[in-house]
Amino acid sequence: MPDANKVSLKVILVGEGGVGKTSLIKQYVHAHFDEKYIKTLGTNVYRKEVRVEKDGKNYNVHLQIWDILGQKVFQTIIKSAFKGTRGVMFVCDVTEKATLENLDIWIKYALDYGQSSAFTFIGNKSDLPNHRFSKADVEAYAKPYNGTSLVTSAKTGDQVEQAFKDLATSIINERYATIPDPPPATPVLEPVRETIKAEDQIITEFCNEAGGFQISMPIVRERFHKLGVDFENPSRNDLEKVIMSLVEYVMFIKGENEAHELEKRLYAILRKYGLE
Ligand code: G3D
Ligand code: MG
Repeated sequence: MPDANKVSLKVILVGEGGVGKTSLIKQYVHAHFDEKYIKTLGTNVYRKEVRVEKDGKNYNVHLQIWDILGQKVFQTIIKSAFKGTRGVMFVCDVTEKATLENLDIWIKYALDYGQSSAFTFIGNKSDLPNHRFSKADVEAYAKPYNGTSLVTSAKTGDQVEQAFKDLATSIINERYATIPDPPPATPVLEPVRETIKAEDQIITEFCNEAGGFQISMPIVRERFHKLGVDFENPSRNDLEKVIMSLVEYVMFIKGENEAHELEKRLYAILRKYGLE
């Protein structure tokens, strides 16, 4: 732990789509954001200060909170998003048993792609009736990873602040030192269509060219929206429209040569997946 009392830490929320990741962040950060665009595409980053005490000393922790898309198929985005992550919040929904079991794949990603991280496990939607598993089940899940666990409600705000605070505290206390090997089981993933794989790489390639994910994902969202392309189910022609639109953008910000080079690379991705 450095002596400086100010620490900046990147954390990330992961888990099945619909468990309440974005809602938890909203509740915690009190942020307003534009959800007109396709909900789960890419990543959003938020900031919040939290005070953590260790050995009688107060730390001002500057949390950089990453909200990742719910899609398991976007490997390249997931991989980049985990880079430099010091804390992972695994979120499931207490009214859906499968959302707990499916955390296995996210644990695997976190261990494969993340640096050593502190883990916290959250059973969200506690305000709803018909819980399918309990706080003890979440706790049991967290145990092998030295993870903390809590049951929260992003709707009422119950335990939300505590969840983020626990994560920050775990990081500061370096509880992540003894994380075991990844779980052997590979949970079921939907078969990934070639168009989705190509789309994933096209977006990644564009973001790399246009200044990184943080800057470029809003542009990607806007373009998909404008073109009316369903990002979860693009056709081959949709991808071509997307390519033209992204190339046009790079032409505008970087010039003709860069745009032309990008265009070649993006068409090579289509070819690679037999979509030409
Ligand atoms: P995600 O980011 O994990 O995909 P979201 O999940 O935050 O988008 O939440 C998915 C839906 O669950 C949203 O409903 C949201 O309002 C609801 N939700 C999230 N957290 C809670 C909670 O603690 N309690 C209850 N009752 N609902 C919650 P909609 O209908 O907007 O899709
Ligand atoms: Mg979300």
